[in-house]
Amino acid sequence: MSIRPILIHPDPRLRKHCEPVAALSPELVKLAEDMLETMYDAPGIGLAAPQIGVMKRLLVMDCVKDPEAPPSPMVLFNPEIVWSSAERSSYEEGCLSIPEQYAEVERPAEVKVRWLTLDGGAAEEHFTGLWATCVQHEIDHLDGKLFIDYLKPLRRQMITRKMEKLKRERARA
Ligand code: K2U
Ligand code: ZN
Repeated sequence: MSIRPILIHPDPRLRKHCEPVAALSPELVKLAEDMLETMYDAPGIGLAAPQIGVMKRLLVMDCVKDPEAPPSPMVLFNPEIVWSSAERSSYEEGCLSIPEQYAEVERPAEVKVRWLTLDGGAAEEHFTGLWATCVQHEIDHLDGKLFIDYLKPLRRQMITRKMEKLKRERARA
């Protein structure tokens, strides 16, 4: 298992439409394990493959917030939203590829998602609450969409300029 570097916005790889996974392989299982380790280390409650530079439709998440509760890692290959509620909810979102920036984003409050599981089976789950927000945030990543795309242009530009500055400083360090 290894912790992989997380790409920081702006980066063209974060804007790509990712390819579906054709068939599971030991490499993809290792990738999922590395993504979970990278997510927990960040720490985060979700991570999409393009955030570590892999342009595949794969995401991991664990939205259990109670540190006392056992972790509940989820690995979703080729996730698809098959239903979303008319009801919407707002959440102060962040992103591991846009560090230290948070903004209110409104999304459908509940979604039904279908995906290919680690053992090659098909799964479908009805997500609500933070899990629903997170899985939509991660699926957006697979389509090259970031949470700042839901903000007004001026706010998005300000955040992008801050990230460009952060990347210049990290390059000098
Ligand atoms: O995709 C990512 O960058 C990880 C995201 C996942 C996420 C964003 C917004 C709302 C829910 C999930 C986060 O950076 S993980 C850190 C985090 C944790 C709790 C709430 C917001 C952000
Ligand atoms: Zn993100």
